[in-house]
Amino acid sequence: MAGRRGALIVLEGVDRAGKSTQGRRLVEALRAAGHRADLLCFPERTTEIGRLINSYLEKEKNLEDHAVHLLFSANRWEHVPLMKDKLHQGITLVVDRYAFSGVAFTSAKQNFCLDWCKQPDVGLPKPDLILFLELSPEEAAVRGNFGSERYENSSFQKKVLQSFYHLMKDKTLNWKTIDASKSIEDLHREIKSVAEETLKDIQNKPLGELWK
Ligand code: DGP
Ligand code: NA
Ligand code: NA
Repeated sequence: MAGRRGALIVLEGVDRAGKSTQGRRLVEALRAAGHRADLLCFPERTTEIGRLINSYLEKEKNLEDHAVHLLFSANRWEHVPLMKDKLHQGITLVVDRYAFSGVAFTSAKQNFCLDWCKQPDVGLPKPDLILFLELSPEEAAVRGNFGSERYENSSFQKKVLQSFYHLMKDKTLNWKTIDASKSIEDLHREIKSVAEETLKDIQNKPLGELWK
């Protein structure tokens, strides 16, 4: 019997929705249930491209907006061979941010259309599930002040949220919106159950290509 592939599960949402915590918790829970699972975070800041992105986010370096968009995309593409290897070995990947953050953050800037922003990521491994952790700007504000990284301000984050809503209209993708205002524990339980459904659903389904 051919081995079953892993699922590609993406976590998206505005800053402070709890993606990183939930990503770690989901991987732990899947492993505890006997699945093989790994966490991957984008931007992945340890590669050469990732270090460049990190210095941009920390405002040590200024980069032209189109150029930085392509760098974020390149940072995802440089991990595709590893992602495909793992998925085909049966390892489920939980990914903290993906091409949707790429499009949402750049298209929130002046003079960028959604379509241009999507192009560099066309053909990436297509997620089997995209969990959108939904949190209003007001609820996000209650969780404390923004940090000092680039993009960490409320007017920009509101634009990012609008871009996410546009992307979520795409019915060729398996978006699932989750109310991120609930407790860490309740959120975790809901995410785990949706993820386990997805693991069952993808049996025999080939990995797709994003936006193709
Ligand atoms: P994080 O490490 O998840 O906090 O992400 C760092 C910041 O980078 C966060 O403000 C979101 C933003 N970001 C993530 N992915 C992309 C992308 O592909 N393009 C752009 N422009 N920004 C991104
Ligand atoms: Na951040
Ligand atoms: Na994160």
